[in-house]
Amino acid sequence: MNANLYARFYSSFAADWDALALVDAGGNGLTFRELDQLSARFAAALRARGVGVGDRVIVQIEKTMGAVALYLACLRSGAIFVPLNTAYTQTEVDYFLIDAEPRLFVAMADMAGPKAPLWAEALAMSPDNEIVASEADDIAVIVYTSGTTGRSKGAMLSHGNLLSNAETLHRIWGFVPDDVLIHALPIFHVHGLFVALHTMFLNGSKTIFLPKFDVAQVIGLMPQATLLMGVPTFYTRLLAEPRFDAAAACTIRPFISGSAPLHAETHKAFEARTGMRILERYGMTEAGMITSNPLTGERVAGTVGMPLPGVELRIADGDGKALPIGEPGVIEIRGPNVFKGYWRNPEKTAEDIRADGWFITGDIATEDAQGRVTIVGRAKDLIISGGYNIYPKEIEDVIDAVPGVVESAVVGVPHADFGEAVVAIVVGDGAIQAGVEAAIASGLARFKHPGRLIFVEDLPRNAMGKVQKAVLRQSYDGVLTGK
Ligand code: MCA
Ligand code: AMP
Repeated sequence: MNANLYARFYSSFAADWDALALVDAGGNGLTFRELDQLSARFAAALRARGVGVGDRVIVQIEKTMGAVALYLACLRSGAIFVPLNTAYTQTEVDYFLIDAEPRLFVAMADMAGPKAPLWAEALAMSPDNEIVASEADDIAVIVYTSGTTGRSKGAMLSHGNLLSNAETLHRIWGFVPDDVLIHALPIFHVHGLFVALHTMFLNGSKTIFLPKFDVAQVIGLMPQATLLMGVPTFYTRLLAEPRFDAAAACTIRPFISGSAPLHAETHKAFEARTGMRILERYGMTEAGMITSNPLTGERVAGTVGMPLPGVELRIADGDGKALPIGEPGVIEIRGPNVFKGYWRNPEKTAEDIRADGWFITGDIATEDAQGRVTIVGRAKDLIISGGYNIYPKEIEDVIDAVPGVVESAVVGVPHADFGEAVVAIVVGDGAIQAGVEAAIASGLARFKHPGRLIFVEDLPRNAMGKVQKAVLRQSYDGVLTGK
């Protein structure tokens, strides 16, 4: 049997080729037949450009139906798809171009619309309908995830990793044939690309495919839909709209949240407003989805639910020894969803995946007697802003390189809309502010820019000389919320 993920999608699409696959807000779009044929044309265009099995294709493109077809084209032709955040600056992109050594880099202008170079080329091709024979362990995608060292690492996910996770989610979230998903997430990350699209492709039903999250538009489309997947910011923004109420929400059978902690208050406010409980799940680029609250059964605010079927999870000490129930420790997991390692980085792979297959997530949690997991912290120095991961070290490196800066510390502080946001504390006098701002503007994507730059004479340190980020987080806790 062909373990190529696209072969599995193809068999779902074949249940009804004329059903709508992706539609825009006006209801216009592509049937599964049209999506398949567009992907086959992109596959022909890739082949014409010399892209073969195992070649990397880096894409930094807007969210369009063509972009989805290009992704499927990579899958079916055995090429490795490497998505990049559209907000990345040239400096950031340069790193990925060197690291991934792609055969092809598809930039925004190549895929801006059907007349753009690559898209037009694909439309002029006859479809290449082959689905390359793949093994389950063959790499399908590399998704870059920032590192605590300040350098991004490419997580290699196989066809088998992606399929097992999609099938599990499809089953446990109880998809039904006519489910309609509102898709308002970006498609350069696991959440929008895999969790949302893969489950819908297995389901063979309609996705309302929106360029971005626009709260008014999403409320307007809700009566036509049965599913919404989002980051917590989606839900706080929905709750800020008085016209979002039980009647507006009533067709949706689960509202799903993930990528960042959903505050228990948001969970409760949502239930008070709509009578429904958000279904929170937890995942990671390296492993797709890991735990989920149940579809039927109690969804508990502030917890991320139980390990998915087939995923082993333990709360461990630093040596990988399981801790007693209720004691906080690092989440380690093992299962068919765990990635194949970091691209060209065996040292980091060996550091994070134990020899017996347990992957050390770096998230700190407790587990109760029922197996319900509650995330209580992170062992990694990470900020999650509106569902995007931001590594302080990367920002500190950019700031520290500015002449006149002695050192800096970047921390996450509460933010009403994004949950957490960035504040940079810089040792140096205010005269260097313009230089720091310029370095940030040219070196870092907008979503990583500090909401506030604070200049100080020195940083708080502990007896070992280590900067005390917890102290900084506390000192500047209210700077972005005005509290
Ligand atoms: C936009 N901006 C942000 C963010 N998004 N700043 C900090 N954090 C953000 N997340 C900035 C822009 O640069 C801009 O700045 C201003 O905010 C408004 O931008 P706009 O594009 O209008 O914002 P938006 O469209 O309202 O976007 C907010 C959003 C979006 C809807 C929360 O960020 C989003 O869709 N996030 C989802 C991310 C996601 O899919 N994560 C999943 C990763 P200025 O005005 O100054 O120019 S996968 C994952 O984490 C794992 C596997 C998992 O479990 O799912
Ligand atoms: P990424 O590197 O984008 O894959 O982000 C993965 C990280 O997001 C995880 O390691 C967690 O720290 C965080 N995360 C994802 N889902 C949740 C959730 N439901 N609650 C808390 N943190 C989450």
